Amino acid sequence: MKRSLVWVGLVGGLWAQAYEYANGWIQAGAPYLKLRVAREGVYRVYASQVGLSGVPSSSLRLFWRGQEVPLYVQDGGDGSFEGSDWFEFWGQRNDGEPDSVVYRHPHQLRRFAGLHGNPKMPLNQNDTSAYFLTWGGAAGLRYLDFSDPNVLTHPTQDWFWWRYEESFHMGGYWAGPGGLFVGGYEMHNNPMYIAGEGRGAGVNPLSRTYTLPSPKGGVSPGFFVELSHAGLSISGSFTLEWKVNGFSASVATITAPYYFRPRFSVPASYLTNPLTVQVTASGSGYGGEFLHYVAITYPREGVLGAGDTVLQAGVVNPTGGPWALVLAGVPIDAGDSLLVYDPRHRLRWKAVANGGLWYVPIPAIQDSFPLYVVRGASVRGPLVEPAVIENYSGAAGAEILLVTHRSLTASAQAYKQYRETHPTQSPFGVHRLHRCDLRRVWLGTGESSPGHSESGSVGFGIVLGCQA
Ligand SMILES: [Ca+2]
Repeated sequence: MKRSLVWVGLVGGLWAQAYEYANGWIQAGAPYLKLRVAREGVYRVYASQVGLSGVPSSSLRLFWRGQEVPLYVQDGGDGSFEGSDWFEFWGQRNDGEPDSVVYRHPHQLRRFAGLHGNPKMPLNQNDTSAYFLTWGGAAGLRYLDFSDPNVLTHPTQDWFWWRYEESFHMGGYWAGPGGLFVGGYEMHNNPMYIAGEGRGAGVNPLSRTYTLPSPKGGVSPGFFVELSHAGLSISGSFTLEWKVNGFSASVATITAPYYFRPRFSVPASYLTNPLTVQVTASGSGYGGEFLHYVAITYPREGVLGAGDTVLQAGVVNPTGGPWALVLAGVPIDAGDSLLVYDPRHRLRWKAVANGGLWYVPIPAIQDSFPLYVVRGASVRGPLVEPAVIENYSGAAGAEILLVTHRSLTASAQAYKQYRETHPTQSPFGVHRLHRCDLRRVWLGTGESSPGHSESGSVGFGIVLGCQA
């Protein structure tokens, strides 16, 4: 029973992400460089590449979406970063998860997880992530080396948890129930983001068949299927049934238009190739023909293909004893290496080649391990650019957000400077500001805002202390 609980937790939290939207991570006056990443993988950065020579290695820090990302640093052992010294990090392409804050539940009027139709792709279509490198201040997070000299004598496991995904984020854009479906992007000016709005494709009937990299049978009582889809019809009642290889996972009667992002647990006996995921409807026709993505999380045999140069593998150590994940199918004789990054425990190590197989030692920790497994030859270098970071709040967390047109940037900066040099001044006594919540953002000049006594003429809109 304990094992079962552990792997359920693993699958649920393996790819979970957390972000910080405040700007408390920005240090005033610190240097920053921007590292751009458009594909998932391990990235290596040399000191000479970023123009660093003689800075304390321990002070290198990397941030992504407001949170620090651990580095693996090789500085020659002298504590100083220069020349051919390097660091590595796990880089992630941009996706739409941060956009989920703009979606609000239609009844609860608050942010609600799972409303973004396609979190695989940002609303602005930019798949490039920005990582910010800084140095010269406090010590940063680090990956530590891990090794196990007895790896070849431990018990072995020849499978791992893996997620197969098909995302339809190149197909088109759906602006929500009663909204528009366009080929490129949202073309109207509605700032409301509605449940299910986002990128996807028309798939009618809604049925997809996949040939998965070989599933491993008999090791888990089940596997998981998640799909995001919507009904484009603007009326009609439908009884929908979700099926995975004929297994009826759920049935619901719903009035169109609708949006679903269910996650099903499916008995292991249905994990066979090919695997068909479908939604069928009885009654008055079928309106569920729009699909954002399908994700299948399942136990995969430890056999990699030529294309598996970068992958995320989940393993569980149920006992806390040492063991080895055994991988086949990866060429060894080319002098390549197999790097393993464990972000949860901040460990980095290399697999050991033996008898045509790779042995990945699993640390003797009773826990789940979301692992990044990367062929050494596929380690890349990010694009390095100067970074311009301005912390408009000057504090840990923005209490004032200035929303302004570019032509008013100088005015906004002047106001920012005023606030920072007059921290105890009440804004209500001095300025004519609009106080609002996020449902009533009002921008403009010389107009009145119903219900707000502070209404008056200002040069730029200010959203103050929003509590939405
Ligand atoms: Ca050095």
